[in-house]
Amino acid sequence: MRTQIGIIGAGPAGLFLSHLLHRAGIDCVVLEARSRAYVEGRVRAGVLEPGTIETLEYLGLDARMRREGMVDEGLDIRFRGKTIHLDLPGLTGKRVTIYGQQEVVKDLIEARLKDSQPLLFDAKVSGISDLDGDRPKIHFNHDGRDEVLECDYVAGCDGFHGVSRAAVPAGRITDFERVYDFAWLGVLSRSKPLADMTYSNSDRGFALCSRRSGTVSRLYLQIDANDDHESWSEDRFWDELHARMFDENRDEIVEGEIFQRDIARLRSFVASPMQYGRLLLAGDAVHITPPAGAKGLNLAVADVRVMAAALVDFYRTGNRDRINGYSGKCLDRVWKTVRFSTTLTGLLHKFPEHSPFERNLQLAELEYIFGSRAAQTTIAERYVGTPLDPL
Ligand code: RFL
Ligand code: PHB
Repeated sequence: MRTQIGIIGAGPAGLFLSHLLHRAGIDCVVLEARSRAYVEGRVRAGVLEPGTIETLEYLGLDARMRREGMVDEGLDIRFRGKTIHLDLPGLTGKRVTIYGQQEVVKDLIEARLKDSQPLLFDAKVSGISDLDGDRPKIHFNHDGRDEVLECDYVAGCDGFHGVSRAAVPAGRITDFERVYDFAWLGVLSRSKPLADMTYSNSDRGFALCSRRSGTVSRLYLQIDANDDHESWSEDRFWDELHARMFDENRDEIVEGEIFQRDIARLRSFVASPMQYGRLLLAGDAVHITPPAGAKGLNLAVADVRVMAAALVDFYRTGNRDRINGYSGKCLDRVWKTVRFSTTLTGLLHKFPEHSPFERNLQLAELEYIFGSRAAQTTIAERYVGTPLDPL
């Protein structure tokens, strides 16, 4: 098999990239280790920045998102029973949209298959060879057969546990990492959500009330890194959520049937540079932001927009300057975004290692934000995201 760009992974990074390239007349093949049902059922992100919305619009894939997505104008942060209300349009002129990542993924998969463009599920990549040459090869297994895909460039969009980053020779990429001693337990519940996206910093730990529709809530609790689902009965979950959201009378947060749950360990991670030879890395394959801030998917889209523009330039002009500058261009946004998500994580969570001194600093910072429009603006403008280069 041969193509121009071999894309590993059909998450948001790989799928958006495939559509951007197809629109520019560049051939690509997407290889995805899991089944279509698995990929479409994976519940994750929910907040889309204007740059991500604009990308869907440019690709002509925004119709369902416009119908079913919810425009969000506010972000609340609770602490000590007070609420900091960030009025996003008032502070930034922008809004975000709530539309589940798995819905975006479904829309992108459907459109690619409708265009009869290659997207192989159950196609697990085992390795990449000849990254230093001009014909790199992707080795994968599909339908029980070992196959090789030869291409001009490989786009490593295979998430944090993928094989692309690992294909780079030792010493050529540096990892910067911070792993937290806690995780998020996320659930979907059939219950009326709070009107606003609400983060809470309480003495008991962090909680977040988000939503997926008028009748489905997306709720998160900070839990211990070693906790498993067994440690969190439904009763314990609801008790803790009411307490952490300062809903002592249990009359604000509506409880409902929990029909999905997942646990994600928190991590801040950047691998730099984001390229080696003929391999370009994007999305979670090369950086992870902790989920406070809701940035991971949006950052993956920002990466592949830069990557697609660089590849288009190369195929039009034969000049590789923009491809060679890919990592440098992306890393500026990546580090700023990781810094924002890391700061928000530090502001909102309960750190087991914190002394009362550090807890008081955290509360002092929240009091400052409560009373300062300037401080609210710096959070709001990073939450809605900064503009991307025009498409
Ligand atoms: P993905 O989505 O992990 O996709 C990678 C794909 O690669 C496949 N793969 C392979 N395929 C072939 N061969 C192999 N050897 C392979 N190894 C792996 C995998 O099966 C998979 O399909 O990475 P991508 O595309 O970079 O997208 C990144 C986002 O998924 C991620 O950053 C976000 O979900 C993060 N995130 C959020 N981001 C936001 O922008 N807004 C949010 O509100 C938000 N909330 C969240 C989040 C992540 C969370 N978790 C679960 C960590 C909330 C949570 C709880
Ligand atoms: C979500 O709706 O899933 C969500 C919202 C805000 C975050 C993370 C996740 O920071």
